[in-house]
Amino acid sequence: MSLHASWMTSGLECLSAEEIRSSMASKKTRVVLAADRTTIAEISMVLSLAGPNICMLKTHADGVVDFDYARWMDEVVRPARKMGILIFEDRKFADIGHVSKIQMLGHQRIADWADIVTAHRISGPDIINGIHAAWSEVGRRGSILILAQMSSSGNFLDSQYTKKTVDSCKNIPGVCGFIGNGSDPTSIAALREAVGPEKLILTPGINLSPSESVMGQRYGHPSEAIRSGADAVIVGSGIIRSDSVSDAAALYAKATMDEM
Ligand code: 5BU
Repeated sequence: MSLHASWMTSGLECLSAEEIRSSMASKKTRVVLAADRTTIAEISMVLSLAGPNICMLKTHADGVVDFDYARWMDEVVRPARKMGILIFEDRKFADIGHVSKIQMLGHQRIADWADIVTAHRISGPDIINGIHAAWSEVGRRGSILILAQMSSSGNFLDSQYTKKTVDSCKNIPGVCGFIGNGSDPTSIAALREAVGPEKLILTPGINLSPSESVMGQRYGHPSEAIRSGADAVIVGSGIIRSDSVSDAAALYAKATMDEM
């Protein structure tokens, strides 16, 4: 058995899809905020404005130019927890299991604060064990979203890759779900069909104005993504680049809840 595989059998040492769904239900929103800002102060600001209307805060800690662990915990992580918001580090781990563990415990100490992280399935299933071994080492529970599709144009995650990824991961307790392509309702519906009802599907590539896309990003509508089978939508620019972050977050939250 590979690294710290006990969670695989017990299923008790990781955050389950059910727990995450119930956390989202209590916040009455299916919006994950992609806080793609580059300073702690800016991320803290968008969190405080959008907080009431989001269920998760998605970060790219390696893009934060003034990253400082103590400030990160005080100004981002603790306020998010106080608001009942899960922290999701979109690190897209892709290395061998042992190195992914090192990265989880590295400079940014992701294992200390992230409840959810993303990983590619490309390097093999031991990446899942490596990531969970890091959470075990710091005495925390978390879970992993595996990239089954991507929203960016020209990506190599074709339907065969998606199928192999889902088939090999959907019964693993340490995986709470999958990332799907929010820009294409047909792809989301196909992913839901393959995944079944248990695991989560979160979809980036969401904007109320599809024409906002830049640098190969593609966008779909939040309500359509939820209708097609997504549990939650990931929204960055649509909220953080709007004139009123709080109004935009409320608008997106409404778009994800009205369709239920
Ligand atoms: P946007 O500003 O709403 O386009 O931001 C989208 C976010 O979702 C951004 O943080 C990306 O890293 C993330 N993302 C994505 O856009 N597409 C993908 O396929 C995956 C993640 Br996986």
